[in-house]
Order: sequence, then structure tokens, then C-alpha cells
Amino acid sequence: THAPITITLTGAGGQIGYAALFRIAAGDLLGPDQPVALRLLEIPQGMRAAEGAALELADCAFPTLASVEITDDANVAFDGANVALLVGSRPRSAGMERGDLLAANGAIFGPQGRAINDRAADDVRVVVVGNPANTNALIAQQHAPDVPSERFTALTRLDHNRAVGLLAAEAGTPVADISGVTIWGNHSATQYPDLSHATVRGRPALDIVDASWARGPYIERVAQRGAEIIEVRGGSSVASAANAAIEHTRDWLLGTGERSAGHWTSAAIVSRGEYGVPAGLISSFPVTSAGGNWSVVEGLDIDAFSRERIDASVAELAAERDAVQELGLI
Ligand code: NAX
Repeated sequence: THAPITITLTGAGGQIGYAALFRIAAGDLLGPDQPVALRLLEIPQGMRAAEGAALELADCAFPTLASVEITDDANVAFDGANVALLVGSRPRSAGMERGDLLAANGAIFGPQGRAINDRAADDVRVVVVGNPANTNALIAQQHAPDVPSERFTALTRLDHNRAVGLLAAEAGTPVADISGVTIWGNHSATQYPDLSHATVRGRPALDIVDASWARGPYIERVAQRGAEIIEVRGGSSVASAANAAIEHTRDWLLGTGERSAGHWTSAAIVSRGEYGVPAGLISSFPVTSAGGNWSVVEGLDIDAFSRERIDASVAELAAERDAVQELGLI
């Protein structure tokens, strides 16, 4: 049997935490043969909820769950962490100014990045879910100078999965028939779900669905899917977000595997300048993973429409980076 892998989850007393914990503990992340040691980080107000979740975890008696530790101290939570899922954050509330939003998150992700830098295992891999996810990941990364920058990522897998699901529905085909969908840019309303390289059973998606749909209502629907869920369900995306975080992490650690050309996923990773995205920004790209490392799928043709959409979302990321720089948060 393997030694346990240490997984630190922040915001463990919240909704996504509650949805993710049981699947991680059950072995959905790394398989039935890999024990997991869970570290749950909360703020004092969230500790009781995390403790309650831990009681229920005990009551599941998962053979893959080696231990559960709950703390409100980041230095304890990230000690020896192999995987850090940063879910707890201060998302934007109605009427909140951008500066206040970024300052509140700087106060969370700066210290967490520092604690990861000082305490985590050498192989630590960080996935930021809490919004604004890309910029929170950038803040954490900038506070962890001793950790290779590519270990910091932000979640756009939920957007990717939404984009695949909505394309499959429009094409009247199972999701397994879909390849080559990309989310570019920021996990925000400016994100660009791109079907220009997508295929349905190997045929170009844009030969099957209406191109004006793909470049209009579709983009809007994917970007606004979170609002649609709130409207219909009466609450935000929780199980699908937890699922996406698990899929992102599993693909990163275990690889996206042998897949046919054009089959990739999306993740926000540190740009090395690919596709004109300024180096250092944490932006969503088409990616595959092997050996525990993401790589950007290169060489895709970017037409004028895509160029404009990618540039607009990347400009938003650059503006967020400039704002956190001006606030002295990085
Ligand atoms: P909840 O409010 O239910 O849970 C958040 C939890 O984080 C709370 O228990 C809170 O006490 C805790 N927390 C706050 N600050 C903390 C800190 N400094 N350290 C540790 N824990 C802390 O929100 P939930 O529905 O679980 O959503 C969590 C985050 O995911 C939000 O920021 C949300 O905007 C974001 N999302 C990101 C998505 C993505 O695709 N990247 C999609 C889903 C979701 O909207």
C-alpha cells in the first residue's frame, strides 16, 4: 500500500468543501489504492461546520481516508501538503468595489501563499477555486517564491465542462463525442469558450451547430451558467464545482492520458507567453497533462474573432494584476 498523500482543503466548512470532501475521501481523486490525509482549513466562524463534516466523514468509514485534521492556522494546514485546494475566499458581493474585493482576497491568498511556500511538500500542487480565482492564484503564487510558479493554477474546468455539456446538447450527441473545446482567459464573464477547434464525432463542431450560435448565445450561456444555476436551483453551483476541482486535480496528477489529437481540457495556468498571453498571468488555455505537469496545446490557428475575445479576457486579467500590484498585494 502507498503512503497517504496530504490534501489541504480551505473553506472546508462551506458548500463546495462539503461536496468535495466526501468524494476525495472516497478515492475519487487518486483512486481506490491511494490513501488520503485531509487537512481542513477554515476561519474561526467556519470551524464548527468543518468539524461537523469531519464527523460525517468518520461515519462513512472510507478505507481510503487515512486521517482528518481541522485547523484555522494556515501554517498547520499546509504543513507537508502535496495538494492544496484553495476554495475559501471573499467573492464579490453586490455593490462591492474592485479594490475592496482584491484587498480582502489579498489578505487571504497572500498569507496562504506564504504558508504554502514555507510549509508545503516539495511536490505541492495548488488549485485555486475561490473567486476571483485567477487573480487569487496569482497573489498566492507571488507569495511563494520558492515554489515553481507552474504549481499554481486556477479552476476553469467547470467552465470547460459546461461548454462541453452545452455543445453536446445543441448537437444532440453524448458528451463523449465532443473534443477540442477550449476556455480561454479569466474565470469571469469575459471568459471565451471557443468552438473553433471543437469536433463532434471527429467532424468540425462548426459544421454541425450554427456558427452564429457558437459565437453569440453559446458564449453568453456558458459565461452566465453560474447565474442560470442560481436562478433555477436557488443556490450557486456546488456539486459541479466540486466535481470540476476533482477532475482538474486528478488530470494534473495522473495525466490526461493517451488521447486522440484534439482532445484536451482547459485550466488556468501560468502563461509563458503562449498565444500572446503576457508571461506570468494565470490564464485559461487548452491543456494536456503528463508526468504531473500541464502543457499548453500549441499551434492552434486563432482567427480574428477568437483573437479579439482572448485579448479582451486577458486584458481583464492584466488589469486585475495591475490593481493588486498598485494595492501592494503582490
Ligand atoms: P461558501 O461560502 O459556502 O464557503 C466558503 C467557505 O470558505 C466558508 O466556510 C468560509 O468560512 C471559508 N473561508 C473564508 N475565508 C477563508 C480563509 N481565509 N481560510 C479558510 N476558509 C475560509 O462558498 P462556496 O459555495 O463553497 O464557494 C467557495 C468559492 O468558490 C467562492 O469564492 C465561489 O465564488 C467560488 N466558485 C468558483 C468556481 C470556479 O469555477 N472557479 C465555481 C463555483 C464557485 O462559484
